[in-house]
Amino acid sequence: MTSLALLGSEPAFAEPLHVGRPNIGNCESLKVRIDEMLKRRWFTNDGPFVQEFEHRIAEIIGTKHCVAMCNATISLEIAVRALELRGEVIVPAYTFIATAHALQWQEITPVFADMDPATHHIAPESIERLITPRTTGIIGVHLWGRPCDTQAIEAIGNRRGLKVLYDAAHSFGCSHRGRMVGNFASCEVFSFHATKFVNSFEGGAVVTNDDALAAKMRLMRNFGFSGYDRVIYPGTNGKMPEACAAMGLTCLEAMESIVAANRRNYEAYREGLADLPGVELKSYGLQERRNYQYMVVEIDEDEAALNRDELITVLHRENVLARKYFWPGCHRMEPYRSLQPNAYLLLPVTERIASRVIVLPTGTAVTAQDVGSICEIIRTAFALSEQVRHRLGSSEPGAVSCEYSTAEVA
Ligand code: T4K
Repeated sequence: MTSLALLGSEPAFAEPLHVGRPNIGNCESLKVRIDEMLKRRWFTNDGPFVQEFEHRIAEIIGTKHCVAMCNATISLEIAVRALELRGEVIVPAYTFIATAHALQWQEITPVFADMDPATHHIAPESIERLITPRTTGIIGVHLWGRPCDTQAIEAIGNRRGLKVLYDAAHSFGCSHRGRMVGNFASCEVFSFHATKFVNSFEGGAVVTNDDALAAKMRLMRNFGFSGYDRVIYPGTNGKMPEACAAMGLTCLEAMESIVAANRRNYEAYREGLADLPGVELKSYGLQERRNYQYMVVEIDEDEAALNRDELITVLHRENVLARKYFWPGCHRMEPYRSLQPNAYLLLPVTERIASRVIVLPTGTAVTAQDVGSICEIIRTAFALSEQVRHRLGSSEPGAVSCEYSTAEVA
């Protein structure tokens, strides 16, 4: 590769290459299930596919209960409510906005903790500093499919009388200290959104080993109905439709091959980005089970030839729609930005890392050859960094003219 689309060449990819292209599994199996569902005329309300999906999830991770829902955001809201959290709950600032919104939506204040720069996870020492008499809980997030420091978080929870749950939206199929994610704290929440390695179009689930909590959440996801004409609890509509469970079951059958494709791409990125100054592909390690669904790269602007935003612009021009998850951090998004304007002062690591991260495409729609081309684009961009900067209208390292620059949130 000798030039770049930004500098006038044809884009490397004729069609956009997305980060979250859905994995599908066996289309024929899905069609058979959808036919079955249509013949049965049972589309939602705890149907047979939903029950089978719940059974399979619980079996794979070894929990007593899996309560499937329409998405992970509603699952988080229901879990938070079932645990009777209120007042303030500590969450990482560096996560998808749904973690914070699930609290704010029910008038609980998310209090933002800083991160550990090595893992991108909530930093336990940051949690300690934020506890007040109004604090009732902690939500840890197993970001990128790598579990957070459950031992330290749960020790704080036990010591300070706080309930702990995990947003495990990224971590289905992963293990931690030899146990599958899903078995930690009071409960854990998975996402089966279209962009997740196992998807049910839209979907989520709360898993737990607590019988009473599971029973309460089953009521809550179905308006509080305990039988025909009998409502015994306040509830909402959090049900997973049968078509979604059909897709979830189909994807589960393909789970191992999806993980293998993700792992192959991860190895290809490792090879393709090796030894590039200022570029770190976050490692997954080999000791535990991982789903390898997020290819997370940190660009150190002091060492790399281009900064994160410059590189994103180059990639987008090549039709590689890399993402800046989870920039700029929840605390910099509304309503938190207005409600907690000084939150950033306690979040120096989040502020620094959020402006460095790029998430690159993977999944079954991305081949190892695609990954090779993406790495080649990055290498070429670094080699031609002066021309790239000139084209972007910035000669100073750190200056950017890309679509979403950090200036927007300053
Ligand atoms: N907690 C955490 C830590 C999470 O990351 C999430 C969700 C949640 C909680 C809440 O889970 P859910 O309530 O969604 O179950 C996407 C997903 O919508 C979201 O589920 C996910 N995390 C987040 C990390 O990514 P966006 O706003 O980036 O989505 P969007 O529409 O830009 O799609 C992402 C990429 O995927 C695009 O490049 C296009 C591609 N795509 C997407 C869809 C939906 C496809 O190719 N096909 C598709 O059908 O949030």
